[in-house]
Amino acid sequence: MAEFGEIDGNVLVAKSLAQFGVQHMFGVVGIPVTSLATRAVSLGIRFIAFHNEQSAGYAASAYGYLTSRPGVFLTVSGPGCVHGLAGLSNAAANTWPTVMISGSCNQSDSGRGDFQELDQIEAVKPFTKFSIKATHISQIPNCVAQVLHHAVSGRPGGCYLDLPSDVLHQNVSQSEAESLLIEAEKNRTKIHTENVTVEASKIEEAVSLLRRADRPLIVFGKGAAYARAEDQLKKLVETTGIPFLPTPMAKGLLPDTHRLAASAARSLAIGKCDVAVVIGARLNWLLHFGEPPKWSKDVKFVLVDVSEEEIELRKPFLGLVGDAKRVLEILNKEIKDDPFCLGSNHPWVEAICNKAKENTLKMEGQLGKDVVPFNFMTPMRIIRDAILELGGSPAPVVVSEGANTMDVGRAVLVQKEPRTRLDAGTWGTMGVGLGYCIAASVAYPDRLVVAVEGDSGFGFSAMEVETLVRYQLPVVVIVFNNGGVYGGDRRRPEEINGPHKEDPAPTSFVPNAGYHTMMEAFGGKGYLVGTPDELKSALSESFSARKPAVINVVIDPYAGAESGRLQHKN
Ligand SMILES: Cc1ncc(C[n+]2csc(CCOP(=O)(O)OP(=O)(O)O)c2C)c(N)n1
Ligand SMILES: *[C@@H]1O[C@H](CO)[C@@H](O)[C@H](O)[C@H]1NC(C)=O
Ligand SMILES: *[C@@H]1O[C@H](CO)[C@@H](O)[C@H](O)[C@H]1NC(C)=O
Ligand SMILES: *[C@@H]1O[C@H](CO)[C@@H](O)[C@H](O)[C@H]1NC(C)=O
Ligand SMILES: *[C@@H]1O[C@H](CO)[C@@H](O)[C@H](O)[C@H]1NC(C)=O
Ligand SMILES: [Mg+2]
Repeated sequence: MAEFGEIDGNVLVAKSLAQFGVQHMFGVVGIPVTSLATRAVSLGIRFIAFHNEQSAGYAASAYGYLTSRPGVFLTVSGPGCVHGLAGLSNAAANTWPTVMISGSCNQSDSGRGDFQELDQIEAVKPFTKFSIKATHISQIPNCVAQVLHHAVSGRPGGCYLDLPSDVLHQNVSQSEAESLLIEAEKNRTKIHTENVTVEASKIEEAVSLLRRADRPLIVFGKGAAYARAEDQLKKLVETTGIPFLPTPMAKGLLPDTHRLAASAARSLAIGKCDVAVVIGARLNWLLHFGEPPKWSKDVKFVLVDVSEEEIELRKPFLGLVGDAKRVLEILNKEIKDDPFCLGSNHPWVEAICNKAKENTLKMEGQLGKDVVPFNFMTPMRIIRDAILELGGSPAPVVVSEGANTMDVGRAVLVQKEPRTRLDAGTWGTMGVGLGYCIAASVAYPDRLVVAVEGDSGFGFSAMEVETLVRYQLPVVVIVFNNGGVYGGDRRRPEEINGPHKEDPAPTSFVPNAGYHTMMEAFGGKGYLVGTPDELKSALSESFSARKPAVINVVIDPYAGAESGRLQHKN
């Protein structure tokens, strides 16, 4: 506590965060940041306290994605910061605006083995686009302004602010604090005036490529979702009649049920298209690097990306650097001057639509049967229908992780609204589930959150079910319990005869684990289900209650495939 008329570093950090628009903060408190969290709360920032910094970091990154504002999380020094690296690195992989703020040891004691000492600026380096340490209290407002700015500028990503404990305990007068805040605000206004202009000739060339293409395709990713480009995308797709393909988290930007959705004919669409406009998506492993054999070797890529480096890396036929929404606006304007549209009887559109219909019918055939003990398809169809029956807007946010569970869910669950799917993402990260659920319900308080999780995926962050109960968040977590990573113990008897034959397989967990009772332990609602009727009733009850629930769905341990759809990589 400072003298009358003085404030300490903790208060000044809290004031800076509040002044620069931070409304929510995730984290785990302890020395030296506990007071920072309580001060932030008194200034109106909602603090969501977690059990583990990994989950807090994942939450902050998803919050950044869902709101297009920096997601902020707070950790203690040393081990707290190290756990937080999970959040920062996942934010970097997904290019989501995220700020980790960590306390660090007293600067005078650094190098002498101080409590929880670590060179945190060095530790965060590989995972951040910007990091800064406040070495004196007077630097705090500007450091906060800078770190928040860098998280969202250019290509968004993870940033870091280091706050030594001695700085948090220094004092300044109220009046000096006010002038520091004003100066930092001026600095912030200065750095916010960047703008993007796309050369007119490139826009003309992009439109001309699309116009002359025989088999054009529009691909978009979560960068387009982050840029809130849905209206412009809809206009582009509907004025030109070109089929589209979203990456997994971009599902819902245009409804999965749209006539021109090519998701169910993905192999044909990417294998045969001759011009692909790729918007806010990277040509990384998820899009097979844009290379044969998945893509045709002659395909011409038009890449729209906010990052010039990304375009330099991929060397597309044509690159348009800029915010997805802005670039699409310009493209649409150019098309409007001389419109063109592939009719529904255009051979390419017809081929895609027919293939999609055929594949959808095939899948519906598998989904239609009630298989008990449950395979993946039967419960997923029941979940899909329960979500669709909720009807209307706002649609729930679907969170998903796991291998088989996530892959089947991606194909079966229907997304109709933008930014309503969060999954293991670019890095295929297990453990994001509960953090993402919490972020989604904090960012979108009017939406129900439904998590569809493999039992292994769930286990990485399962303790945060207590956090759901503590904040009474409307989150229903559905665990596909097949007794392990990809499935249960599926070894043949001869494989079990060897060293350590008493041990379970590396992929297996305790069969029939009572995950629902974890939720009950904290006063939330738990359900154990094994039949379609039991599942339907648990879903209907928990969806209408809008209270924390875990539905433990018993799945046949033999139903899944190793590594889900990534089998070839194992
Ligand atoms: C952080 C992290 N650790 C490990 C993995 C490897 N991995 C991929 S999927 C998976 C879990 C799959 O099991 P489950 O979630 O139960 O899904 P299922 O296939 O059984 O439905 C694991 C551990 C990973 N992707 N990320
Ligand atoms: C800040 O003020 C408090 C209360 O007056 C005092 O105890 C503390 O030592 C001061 N800190 C520094 C670094 O001067
Ligand atoms: C920081 O360390 C120095 C040297 O050990 C000590 O004098 C000072 O009181 C410490 N400050 C805080 C806030 O712990
Ligand atoms: C403004 O930002 C620059 C760059 O970080 C910094 O050097 C300068 O001290 C800042 N000004 C104020 C008043 O904080
Ligand atoms: C950015 O550029 C566009 C197009 O030239 C213009 O309409 C817009 O006002 C500019 N924004 C800023 C902040 O300069
Ligand atoms: Mg499993």
